[in-house]
Amino acid sequence: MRKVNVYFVGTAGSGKTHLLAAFSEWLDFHKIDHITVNLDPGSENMPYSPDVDVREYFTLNDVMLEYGVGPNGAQILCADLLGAEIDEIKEEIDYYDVPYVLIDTPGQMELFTLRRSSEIIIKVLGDSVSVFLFDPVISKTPDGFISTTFLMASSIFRLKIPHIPVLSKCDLLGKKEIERIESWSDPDKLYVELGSGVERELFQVVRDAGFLQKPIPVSAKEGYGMEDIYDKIQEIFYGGEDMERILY
Ligand SMILES: Nc1nc2c(ncn2[C@@H]2O[C@H](COP(=O)(O)OP(=O)(O)OP(=O)(O)O)[C@@H](O)[C@H]2O)c(=O)[nH]1
Ligand SMILES: [Mg+2]
Repeated sequence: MRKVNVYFVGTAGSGKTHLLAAFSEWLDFHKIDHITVNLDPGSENMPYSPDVDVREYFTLNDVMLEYGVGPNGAQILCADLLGAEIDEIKEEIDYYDVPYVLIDTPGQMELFTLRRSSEIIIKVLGDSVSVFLFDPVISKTPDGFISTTFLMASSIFRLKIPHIPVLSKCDLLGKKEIERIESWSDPDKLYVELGSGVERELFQVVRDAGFLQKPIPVSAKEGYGMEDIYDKIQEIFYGGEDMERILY
């Protein structure tokens, strides 16, 4: 069976783990077969029980103790260890004959997107798509929205897989705030809200490269937006969409 790997990627605390759990529940409810994979060795108090878990290979605490490093050094070592363990993790994943593999990535997105192990993981696991989370607190100002768009662009640049932008934790935003953020996928609407100087110059970069997109509003807490994510994944892998267009 063809497997589609869905990576949940975003800045620390943007809601990756809870969104994965909510999406998994939605798939369960619709009887769509899938498994969950945790690639965050520092994860604690998770809202789902992963079918495959990197913590069975190593944890952040193990690595801190074994190598005598602090939490940041250990995070980097863990990110690199992940690449070394990927063949075994793939064997575990392949044990399940399911169409969707939901993958939780480490807290700080750069540990996944900027380290070479992510390239290895994506190459080994095959068909991949990233659900990229826009943190609502950061993304509700025009400069925060553009900054997050740059982070997504960097993730696209490194991972070279389609990205589905989502605006997470929308239950924390008012209806007007969500509409305002959505309106920024129209460059003219975003432009008029910007300050001068560097803001406008960086705006032109994301606009000209075609990175401005309307993020899908979702809430893991209230469980909405899941169908839109699923439809987008379907469109990418089964809808004959032009991949270039979805990447950018
Ligand atoms: N209100 C609200 N809170 C949420 C939602 N999703 C997650 N949270 C909260 O946001 C915090 C971070 O959520 P996580 O899912 O752990 O985020 P993460 O990106 O996996 O975090 P790290 O892996 O630690 O970087 C937690 O306190 C969650 O309870 C949501 O949809 N609505
Ligand atoms: Mg997490």
